[in-house]
Amino acid sequence: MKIYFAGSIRGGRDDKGLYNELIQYLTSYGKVLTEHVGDKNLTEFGEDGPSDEWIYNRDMSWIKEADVIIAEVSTPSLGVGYELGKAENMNKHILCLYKNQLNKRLSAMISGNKNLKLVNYKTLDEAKKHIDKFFKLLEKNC
Ligand code: 6IA
Repeated sequence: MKIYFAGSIRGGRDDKGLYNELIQYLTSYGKVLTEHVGDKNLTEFGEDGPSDEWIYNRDMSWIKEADVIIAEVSTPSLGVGYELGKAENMNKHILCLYKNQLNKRLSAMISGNKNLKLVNYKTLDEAKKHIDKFFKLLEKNC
């Protein structure tokens, strides 16, 4: 199982610790192609790749290669939104995890899209349970 984990980089790194925990958990289900998203040393300037074009091309080929896309969408990110749109067009299985927050609402382009499986959670444990359910359902349907 190849997993593409998407999370904000230049959109803001407030949730980097959470991404890291989720990625660690996802490794029990398969290979996470994008472990760097949870790198605690990676800042929102995220500029240490060879070039933006190189990053774009590599990420697009990883999305094609991935069996599933798991996106943490609590921190708004242009890149994550773009990746989700592309993955949807490729008919990938997609799970979006959204942490309930006061005074903030998720983009309607995500919450209103029936092709994306969107779940709300409050704690890391809850997020893990949603991940378990998602993979169980996937197993059943494949
Ligand atoms: O607009 P954002 O930067 O928040 O978009 C974040 C999303 O785009 C993530 O889900 C990543 O898959 C992808 N992305 C954005 N920047 C990078 C990046 N920068 N490397 C890989 N994927 C990226 C350089 C990081 C460095 C460790 C080489």
